[in-house]
Amino acid sequence: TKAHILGFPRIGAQRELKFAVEQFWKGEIDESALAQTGNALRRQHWQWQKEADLDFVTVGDFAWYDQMLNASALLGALPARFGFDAKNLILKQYFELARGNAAQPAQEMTKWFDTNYHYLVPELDENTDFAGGVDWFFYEIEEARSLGHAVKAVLPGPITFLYLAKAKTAGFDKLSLLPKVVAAYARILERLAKLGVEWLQLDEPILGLDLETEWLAAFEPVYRSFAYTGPKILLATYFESVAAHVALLRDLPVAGVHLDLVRAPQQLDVFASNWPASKVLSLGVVDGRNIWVSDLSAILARVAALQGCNIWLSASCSLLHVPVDLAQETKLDDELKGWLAFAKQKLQEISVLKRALNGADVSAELSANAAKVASRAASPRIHNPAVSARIQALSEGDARRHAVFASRQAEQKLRFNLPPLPTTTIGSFPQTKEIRAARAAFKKGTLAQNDYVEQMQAEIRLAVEKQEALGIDVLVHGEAERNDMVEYFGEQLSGFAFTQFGWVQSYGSRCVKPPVLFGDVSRPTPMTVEWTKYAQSLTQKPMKGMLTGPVTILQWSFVRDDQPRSVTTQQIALAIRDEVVDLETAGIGIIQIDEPAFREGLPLKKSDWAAYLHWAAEAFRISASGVSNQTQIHTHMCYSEFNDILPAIAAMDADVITIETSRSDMELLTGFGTFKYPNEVGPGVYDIHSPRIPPVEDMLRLIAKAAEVVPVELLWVNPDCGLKTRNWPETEAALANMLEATRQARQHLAEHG
Ligand code: THG
Ligand code: ZN
Repeated sequence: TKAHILGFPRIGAQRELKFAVEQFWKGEIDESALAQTGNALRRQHWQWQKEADLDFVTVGDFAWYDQMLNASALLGALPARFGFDAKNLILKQYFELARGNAAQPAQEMTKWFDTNYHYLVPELDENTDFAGGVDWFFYEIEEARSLGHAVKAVLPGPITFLYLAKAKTAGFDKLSLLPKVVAAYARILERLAKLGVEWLQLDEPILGLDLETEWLAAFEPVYRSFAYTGPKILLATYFESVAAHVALLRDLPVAGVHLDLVRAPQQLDVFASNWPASKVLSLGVVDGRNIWVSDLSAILARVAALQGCNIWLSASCSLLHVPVDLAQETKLDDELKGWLAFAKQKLQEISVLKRALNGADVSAELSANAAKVASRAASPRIHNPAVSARIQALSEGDARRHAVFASRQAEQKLRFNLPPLPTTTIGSFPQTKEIRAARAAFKKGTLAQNDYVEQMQAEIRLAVEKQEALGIDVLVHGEAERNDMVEYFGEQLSGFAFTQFGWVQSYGSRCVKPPVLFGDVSRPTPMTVEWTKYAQSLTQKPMKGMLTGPVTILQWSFVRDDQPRSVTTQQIALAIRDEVVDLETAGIGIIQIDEPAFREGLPLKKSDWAAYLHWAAEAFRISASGVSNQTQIHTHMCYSEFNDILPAIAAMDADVITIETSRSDMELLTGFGTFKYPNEVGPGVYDIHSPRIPPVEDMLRLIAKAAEVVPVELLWVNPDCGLKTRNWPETEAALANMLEATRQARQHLAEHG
């Protein structure tokens, strides 16, 4: 039995890669200094794999920005609009593909399956030639070999690469590019063979989706064509069961297949009874998406049935999705820390499993592991009887507003008396250097509580004054006091713990530090009420309370794996509900419960959608339904394909939903129109990701376009998303134009109806 991993996080235990890349962007370090950081990180990560006695180091998981962009650069499949030569691509150009330049917007970015990682979408057309590109991949292989490592190389698989790419010409069938893609991979395989690479892992996670037959049919011929060319191929699947394809995978001319047995444990039996002894079955038994210590004895018991097969042991997927090293955490209490394993600790787990299966005496390791697992299972910190009692007592009515939307709307109209096309913003205002510094100093203890509160109140005052001057109808306090929209709430809820260095790459140099949701969730004291009350005291206009919704808090945390996600979400929903009710009691009439991650929680297989959408929408309603009819509940969702989940969005029954639509030129809104979405909608009229100040005419055009599909009585006017990444001059100029566009639209309405 051998052991390996599908990939290691590249960002660095101290986010070395992030800081080096950002310094390079600012011109503070040159290419060779950046290269040195990359080298050092790869060496370190390979060294750890070797020390854990893995049989290979995995090479190809490193990327300056993103592994899909690396693949585009390796294959020679760069968007022609940049005019770059893939074979001679320099680092500066590589980053321009990812971030845009003066002449060209960046390649599009999207979520990697149901993770919080974002990849750069390959941009293809009929002329993409796949004639080969940069040699970085091969250099890294040589580098690893020169360090004496046994190498298993890794690349996105050809079919997954093409499937996740976007055809830039309308009506162009990207599958017609498959022969060129395959030829490019064949050349890479030949080169790997020359380098003496024994194993190549090709990631084909799309096998876990509901794959269209023409894509499924591509696997046999493509992999047959590779069978003669080069290294042995390990075809890696993850994030879902591929049991439906067991016959295909068994007969495919590849040397091995990897399965995710954490997300889809049930597929083990199917494969165990169908697998030829000649073929490697790589078992992803250690969770690559979460941070809990594995139950090693349970894993060993499960894989015992496969003794005699040619099995490898691994994590379920690349470790990209977990933080690097738990050993750095000095502030977690020992008990809790004992329950956790980050990437480096997971290497050890895989190593112990391998030694056990190879007959070594690992009884000491196994009993230490069993003690940790038992400690977590039995800990009184995990269970709060009051929380379970509340969940037990939940009734239908708790997830329903007192009246239907139409009557709430009538009551809210009377209460707020807003003009047609009411204006608002999504919640956050610019997070200036001063704000960040104050938060950091307060956290460190160098800024006293009073001074901190005063400074934050001054920021709130500033935000209110600016919004009043602009003439916005529904104000926000600006969220100066908040770091991340999940971290901020997690820090104040029971059942959550926080790491110091638990960073996970989200995209490029950007990272998130997901809270650890380890126990029953409750809200000891109000979290936002004081700040919101203060903000409301400064204005006669409605001040919108701002909360993060239960599904998003779940989705962006490391959550417990000892109860269904739906139950954990209900607990969060009840905690948020308490906050909503307290805001209402404090006189806040409009409350927004953001759910930007609602869509990304959707299961990969359509057959699981209905169940998820049911509990997700219900959890939102639990959080929102403790208030009276006159209280207006908003929600917000960022850029996503809303159209296939519109019934569930309607089932959330928010009085108002604001969504990101400007980047799609309101195309995303048309679904709301055809579906006859019943409640109010605020389609974003300008993209907040760009420093560009949107002209009045552009926004007026988008408002008019929105009014064509959604009844104007239901329409709001707002930017696409929060403004925390922008500066104040941009923000004020853009909002002034938005208000002017609204004024003109209202005038048009008054004159023409
Ligand atoms: N919070 C969380 N997850 C998210 C988002 C979020 N996932 C999706 C989307 N938003 C990802 N976008 C970003 C945008 C910015 C940053 C991270 C993810 C970011 N991070 C800082 C960095 O890397 O420098 C770190 C922030 C900090 O210091 O706290 O800027 O909003 N959970
Ligand atoms: Zn948004």
